[in-house]
Amino acid sequence: MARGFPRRPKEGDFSSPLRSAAVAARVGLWLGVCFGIAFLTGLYSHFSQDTPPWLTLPTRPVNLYRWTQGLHVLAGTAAVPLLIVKLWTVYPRLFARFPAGRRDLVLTGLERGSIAILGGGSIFQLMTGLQNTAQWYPWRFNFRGTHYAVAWITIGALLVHIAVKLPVIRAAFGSDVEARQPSDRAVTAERSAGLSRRGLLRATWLASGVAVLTTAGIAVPALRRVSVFGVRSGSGPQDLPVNKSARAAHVTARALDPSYRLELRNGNTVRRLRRDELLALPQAARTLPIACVEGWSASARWSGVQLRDLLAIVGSSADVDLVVRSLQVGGAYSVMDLPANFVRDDDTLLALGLNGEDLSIDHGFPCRIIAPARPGVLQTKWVASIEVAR
Ligand SMILES: Nc1nc2c(c(=O)[nH]1)N[C@H]1C(S)=C(S)[C@@H](COP(=O)(O)O)O[C@H]1N2
Ligand SMILES: [Mo]
Repeated sequence: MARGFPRRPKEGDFSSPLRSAAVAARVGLWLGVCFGIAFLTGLYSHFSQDTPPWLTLPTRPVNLYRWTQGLHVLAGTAAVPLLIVKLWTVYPRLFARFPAGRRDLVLTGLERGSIAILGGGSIFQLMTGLQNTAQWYPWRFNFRGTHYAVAWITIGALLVHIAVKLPVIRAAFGSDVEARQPSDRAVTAERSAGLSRRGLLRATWLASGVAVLTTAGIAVPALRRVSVFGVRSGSGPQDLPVNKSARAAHVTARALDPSYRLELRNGNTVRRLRRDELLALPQAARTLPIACVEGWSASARWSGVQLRDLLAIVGSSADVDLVVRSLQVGGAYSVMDLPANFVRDDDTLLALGLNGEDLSIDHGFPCRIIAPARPGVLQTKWVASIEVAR
């Protein structure tokens, strides 16, 4: 009846001795390291953007977010070749027979279920993460919320997987890479004709290293020239890249309007200041990075007014949470919460100048927020109002 259809493969059909516990465990270890780094730096990034009231995040070192987010993107990038090799190594197991006994069947079902979640979650995280670094959003769901939720699911499945496989992992690391393990059931050939397991591992590390080097220019200026996959080139007005231009944010007319006033609000006390009045206040200059969640970052020299001087005008101390609104209407970045420890910080400025010039419109003219150790998404451009949170 089934003539003409290819038969379903069996595990034993895949006979490459490169597919082995020895290779799977070694690639898996580095994959686990990358996932661990991405998970921890991801948590930090998520809580930076959505800080619960009980959490106070550090304002130093000023490059903190720059480094954690650079690491996040690089760990994910390094993981791509590792995941491909890992999946190639183990996928014949998909065709393994289910055992006969009921207990074994349940255990095998659970094991394969956790692997399905782990595999699906890993592919989803790396794909959406990479697409995000390329600013390509071909989906309808909220990126950050989904990437965060799937991260927990994937890490959970990873821990289950490591626990289940611990005996195999131990045995694999306990002996030579080329040695045959009892778990290498499918292997029929003693050695493969061409590539050795060591050779495969070397090629995998190399692929991973090349992926990192060709992306690292987003965060490490010295590598910008070899960074063919780094999406941000480092160009832009005033030697700083632009993520969203004034035109794209539809703020050009309002930002250039001569009747522009910055609104300061503390309860019922409201003051409105022109840009030249802001320039007449004491000015401070700081070197601080823009560190985009997409991974690219760049340092710049900012000048402007410290928030405490602005708050004094409306009779407030600097020991308050602020709500900052942009001239931009709608969009995720038009309103930003600034916790008190960032408000108090000497380095947090309402910037009016950049790299020795007036702030250009694409960098946030008439004024923008720049604070240390914060994600780029919170460095609000085209500020309309600053209000003491109640
Ligand atoms: N109002 C507003 N502010 C914004 C954005 C935006 O889209 N709208 N983009 C943010 C993002 S994602 C980054 S990385 C920085 C980039 O600042 P730059 O264009 O001056 O380099 O601005 C932030 N401020
Ligand atoms: Mo960003």
